[in-house]
Amino acid sequence: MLVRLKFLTAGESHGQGLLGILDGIPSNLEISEEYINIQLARRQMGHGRGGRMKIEKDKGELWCGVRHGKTLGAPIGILVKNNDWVNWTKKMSVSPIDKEIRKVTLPRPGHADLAGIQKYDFDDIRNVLERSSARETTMRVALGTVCRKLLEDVGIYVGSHVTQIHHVKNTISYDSSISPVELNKKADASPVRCLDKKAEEKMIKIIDDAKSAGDSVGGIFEVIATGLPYGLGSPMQWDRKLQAKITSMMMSVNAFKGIDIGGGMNESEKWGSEVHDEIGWEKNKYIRYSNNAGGLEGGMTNAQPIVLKMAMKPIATLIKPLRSVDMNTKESKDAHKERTDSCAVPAASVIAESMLCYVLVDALLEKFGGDSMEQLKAHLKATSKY
Ligand code: EPS
Repeated sequence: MLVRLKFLTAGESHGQGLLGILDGIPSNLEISEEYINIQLARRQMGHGRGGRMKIEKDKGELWCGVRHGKTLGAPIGILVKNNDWVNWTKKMSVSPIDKEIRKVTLPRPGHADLAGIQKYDFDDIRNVLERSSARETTMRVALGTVCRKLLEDVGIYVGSHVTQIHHVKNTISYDSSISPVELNKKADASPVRCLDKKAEEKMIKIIDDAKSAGDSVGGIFEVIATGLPYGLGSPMQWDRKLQAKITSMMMSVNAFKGIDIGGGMNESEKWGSEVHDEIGWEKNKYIRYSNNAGGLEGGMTNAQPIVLKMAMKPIATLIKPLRSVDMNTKESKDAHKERTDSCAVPAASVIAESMLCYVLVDALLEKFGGDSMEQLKAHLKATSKY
């Protein structure tokens, strides 16, 4: 789906660490570990996170592709070490070990466990769960932050906030005069990344209730991007349409189950005249009287903010486990228990911001091109329309 960028993540949840490579970023983009670490810290936040986040303090180490604080146009390599590795050196050893390790044989409903062991011919679910753990999203955020920095340098900003946890809904909708930077400042000040203080209290309570019941809760969050020119993406071919790229990138996150673009699902019960955003002309430019399209028309950005709503399912690892079957004996037993989060919706909103950053940089480079930041900015100045 991405045409100008390539990225890969590697690393097990309890291995030595996470590795990532991002290729296709132009030269002379200023980037630092400090900037990356701000986003990594945001991904670790949120009420309802489990014990692992107390162990880790994720730090992105820029290993290559950057010199004296600026990108070289070369592949960018990032390493994030796992602090927890010291407790797993035997269980996750790369080399064979002489000790017998207890295998995980009770697949968790909702996780990759059962399909994964069938697919790869494993007799230990750990071989599947280590990679399908949400820990992998650390590296997505680390590399995605390089993309975020590029976007910010050309006036494009991405932010998010949580609108629902379980049945508790935010009653204050996002005021589009607030920039995504302001939005993130406000949301990050809330333990659930919610703008509505009353809803926040109830959200915290429902997460605590889930935790004490050994259960988990999911939720919904909104992701917003501003400062976009006309025409990122294309109406000309199915795989060049921006909403196809955005949804495929978002749906690559394990726990994401649904996406609404603009009015989304709600539009199906409305009249066309209620849904489509009327066009006006003011101060020498086209304006819109609403943004139900969520910034995307005909597979392209229409210079309005991109507005997405994402649904996250409750985390599959449960302290009070669901029924499962022991892979060895085929006896009915409770599913495997592993340290877990009771809610990771606030963290998920930060991960979704990063996924959007990759798509927007890719589309920007596809349309405007440039081997250096200077060239990209000159191309934007010469031909972009807002
Ligand atoms: C996570 C790391 C994991 C979990 C969580 C998210 O670490 P550990 O398994 O050592 O506790 O806390 O992942 C899951 C609950 C899951 O089912 O994948 C992280 O870094 O975000």
